[in-house]
Amino acid sequence: MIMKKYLSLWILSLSALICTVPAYAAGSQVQVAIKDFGFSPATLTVSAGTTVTWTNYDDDPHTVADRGSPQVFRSSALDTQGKFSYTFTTPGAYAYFCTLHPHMVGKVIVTGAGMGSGVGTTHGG
Ligand SMILES: [Cu+2]
Repeated sequence: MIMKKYLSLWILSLSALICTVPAYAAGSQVQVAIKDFGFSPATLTVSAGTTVTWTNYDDDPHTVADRGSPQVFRSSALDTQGKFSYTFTTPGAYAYFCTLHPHMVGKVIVTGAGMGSGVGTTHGG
C-alpha cells in the first residue's frame, strides 16, 4: 500500500532527525507567561541549553531580572505582548523578579546536560 510506504519513509526521516539531536537536547524552547502580576509557571525546571521566553500578557509593563550576583539576565521593561528570552547554559537555580513589582518572583532551575538522553530509547524502531 502506498500509505504504508509513506509511513515508513516518514519514520525513517524522523529517526534520522532524532539521531542528529545532541544528547542534551539543546535548543529546547520553554515559555513563561507574565500575567496578573505573576509568572506562570513560577518555578520552571529545564535542562541546560534551553531557551526560556517570557511574554507579558498584562496591560502593565513588567521586567524579568535575575536576583543572583553576578546578574546573568535582566530584561528591559516589557510592554503588553513584549518578549524576553534567555538561554540557560549553566546548571543552577536562578531566582528572578520583576524590578517594577518586586513581589513578582519566579525561579528557573537548570539541570545538567544529559537530561534529554531519553530520546535514545526511540532508536531502532
Ligand atoms: Cu511587574
